Amino acid sequence: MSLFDDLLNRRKKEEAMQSAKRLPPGQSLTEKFPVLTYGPIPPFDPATWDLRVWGEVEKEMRWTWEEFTKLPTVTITCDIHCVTRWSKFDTVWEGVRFTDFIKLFGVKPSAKYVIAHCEYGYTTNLPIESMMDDDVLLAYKYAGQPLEPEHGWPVRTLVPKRYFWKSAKFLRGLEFSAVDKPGFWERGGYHNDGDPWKEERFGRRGFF
Ligand SMILES: Nc1nc2c(c(=O)[nH]1)N[C@H]1C(S)=C(S)[C@@H](COP(=O)(O)O)O[C@H]1N2
Ligand SMILES: [Mo]
Repeated sequence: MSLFDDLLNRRKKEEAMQSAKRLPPGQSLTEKFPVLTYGPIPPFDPATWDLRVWGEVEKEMRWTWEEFTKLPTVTITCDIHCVTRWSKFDTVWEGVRFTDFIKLFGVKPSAKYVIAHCEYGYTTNLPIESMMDDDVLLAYKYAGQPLEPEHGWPVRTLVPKRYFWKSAKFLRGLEFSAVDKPGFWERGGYHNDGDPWKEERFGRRGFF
């Protein structure tokens, strides 16, 4: 196929997604999978990796890679929307569903926010309600394969109903907090909630 055919095809698909009301305002369709990472890609050693949960929970917990990958998983298909204006449709992810995961340790009523903590200090925050949808995962497979290093290996959060910077790559911990703690991009001026359908791209002015 020529470049022109490719472009025509992409435009057709984009129009189809637009009429199906699946293309949020100001977005365009991509068939690639762009990589957006601030800083380096961390190494992953299954022997030393762990995932921790702390804060407003009944029981603080820690999983090794072996333990984490024994938890039941689900597979979902969803669309993802990056604030840099690309949307990718029908992506397939497998991982532990957030609402199943929290049953393992119990969340206190005082937990109002979830802060994802990643390698090298990247964080991102969300109100706990926006994590309670069925499509929110701690994902470790994409299209049937282990997550590629650049896409957040070994585990990332997946929150399809928010701009993609809220889907934390290289995840190492989840903090349950009574108070909000704006994350890396949120402090940098991105919107605190980041709903693509409301086009919540930028929030208050940041320090970057
Ligand atoms: N730990 C970490 N998570 C991150 C980022 C990052 O730099 N570090 N970038 C975010 C941004 S801005 C986007 S758009 C998506 C990109 O995911 P992708 O590289 O798999 O497309 O990851 C998000 N999660
Ligand atoms: Mo992004």
